[in-house]
Amino acid sequence: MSDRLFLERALLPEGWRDAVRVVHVDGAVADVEVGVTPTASDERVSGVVVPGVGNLHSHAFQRGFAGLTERRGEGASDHFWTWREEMYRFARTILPEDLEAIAALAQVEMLESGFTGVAEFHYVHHRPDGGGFDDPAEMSAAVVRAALATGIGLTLLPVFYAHGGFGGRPTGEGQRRFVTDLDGFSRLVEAAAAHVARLPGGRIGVAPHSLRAVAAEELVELAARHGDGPVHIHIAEQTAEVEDCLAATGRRPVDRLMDLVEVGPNWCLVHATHVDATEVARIAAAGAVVGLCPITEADLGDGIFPAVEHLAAGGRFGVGSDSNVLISLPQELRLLEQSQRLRDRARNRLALPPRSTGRTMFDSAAEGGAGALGGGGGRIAVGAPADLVALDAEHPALVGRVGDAVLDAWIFAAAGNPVRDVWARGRRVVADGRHVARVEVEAAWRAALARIAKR
Ligand code: NGQ
Ligand code: ZN
Repeated sequence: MSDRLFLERALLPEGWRDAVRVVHVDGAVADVEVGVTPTASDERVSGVVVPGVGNLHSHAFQRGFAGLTERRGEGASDHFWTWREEMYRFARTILPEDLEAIAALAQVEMLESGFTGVAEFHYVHHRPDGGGFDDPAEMSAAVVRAALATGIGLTLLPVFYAHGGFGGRPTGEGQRRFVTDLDGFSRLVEAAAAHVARLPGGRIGVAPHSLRAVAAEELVELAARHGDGPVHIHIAEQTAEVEDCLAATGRRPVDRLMDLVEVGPNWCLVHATHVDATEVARIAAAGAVVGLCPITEADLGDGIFPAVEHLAAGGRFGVGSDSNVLISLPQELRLLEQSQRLRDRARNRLALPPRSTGRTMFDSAAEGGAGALGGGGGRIAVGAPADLVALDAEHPALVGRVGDAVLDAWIFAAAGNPVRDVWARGRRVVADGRHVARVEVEAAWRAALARIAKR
């Protein structure tokens, strides 16, 4: 199948260009021509077209309890670790068909906000009682079915989870659906890969959950067995984690990770909130992508990542929707910049002039997201997946804005959603601002929430 799109205005790797023809074949861009005259065989796309961005960190199932943890527990103070208990309780209620429905709605929302791919950091593997499904990748298969229905580019990251804390502490009741040994994990990865193979553009990687849940020797073995593709890990998100790591190993988390395994450009360090100057320099030198999840990090009270310093060191980053408490590409970027403004009492912290702040962050998120997903996207160029996001240039927030100001208006100044059309791997998945399967996906989501509420 071949398709020809005529884009009035588009963001190409070389900058903003007018009258661009994009030819895509089997989901990939086959040709890009600039300054062309549209012909009858071109589909005309008005507005401003930017590359789709990879959402580099999601736990899809958590969309299902969004908004239900905004009450402070009895007397005690409320924080990340109390939220986690509530999250575990919810995780125990989810069956495969529930996960499929919840993931599909999350993916629809991602696509409608400009994310065309997602790295799903997937760890709810077993039955609610901890016993195995006949197919060890039964829950992974549910995420794959959701991606088949929504068209999002899926990078599935089966998670290795073995311990309840540093020093090999045993896991608790709430974690029993997550736990495998190394051989069980390798079987799970193989089974999950077979499901992903059915998905156009699907990819597989692995995710050692965190230095808390994975012992040093396990991490080394995982990197040896599965270190060719994307490798993602949660790291240094909470100060308690830094303190525990220092107490157990004498090293800060990012230092500890990099002492143990060779971290390269295929690694995504999720959060990396609490890093010192040495760790910032090491991450940049390794070429690893930092996976920032500003909405979730704010929601969970994690802290503020030193993004200004990371950018100055030449570090790469992308953004992820993580807990999916609210799914929005522009809002992730806005909060990222605003967190730095609040910290520094200054403006335009993440700009690399002459690019504007919105443009600089967008370019980083597109490049870092593509790198973390392992897919070579994030750009409108020959060989890249045909992932395109058309913004409505007539939207009140965008009208009259030109060049980088379009991205700035979208990120900083639009209350509504100016995303009008989205193509993921050449498939039109959003038309006139709505996902083409939204009605069915919402119906399944409502049914799933009703089932879960009765458990
Ligand atoms: C997760 N989420 O795996 O869903 C984690 C919480 C943990 C975030 N870190 C569990 N945002 O880190 O132990
Ligand atoms: Zn996470």
